[in-house]
Amino acid sequence: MPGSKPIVTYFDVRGRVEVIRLIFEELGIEYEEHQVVGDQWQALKPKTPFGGLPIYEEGDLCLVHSRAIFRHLARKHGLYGREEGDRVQCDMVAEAIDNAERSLWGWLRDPEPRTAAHLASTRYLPDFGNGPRGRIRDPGFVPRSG
Ligand SMILES: N[C@@H](CCC(=O)N[C@@H](CS)C(=O)NCC(=O)O)C(=O)O
Repeated sequence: MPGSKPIVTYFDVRGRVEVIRLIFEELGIEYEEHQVVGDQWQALKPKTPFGGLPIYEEGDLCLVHSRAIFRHLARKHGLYGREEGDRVQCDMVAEAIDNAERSLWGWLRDPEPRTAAHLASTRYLPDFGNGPRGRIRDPGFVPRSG
């Protein structure tokens, strides 16, 4: 039925929408993608709820802020665990991934790349390896009660 697939609107890069794509691909769920290119963004921006992309639409639901969207999809499709203890583990891992991502962005933008690269390799990436990776269980998920 036309219009029944969820719609993701984003730029033509991986960026903040890649996790949404991966969730749909992993679950085999069909979705539509609207890619915003070039000058289209200047026209669309003032019409968006918070001035940024991605936008996620599912029927009457229109969501923004990528991590709110990730969590909605995780709850809806049983990826978040059923128990609060599991959900908070997922949240901690998600925040740690966000920290690691930010450090990598800092690295790319830092005028002194050697300092940023040093921080990334000595602090953020080891933290990521010691923390979140240790919480991933067989068969590759954080929650026990998925
Ligand atoms: N907290 C928002 C941030 C949204 C955001 O800043 N998106 C960027 C792309 S990654 C954007 O739309 N930039 C264009 C602009 O702000 O004009 C989220 O996680 O989705």
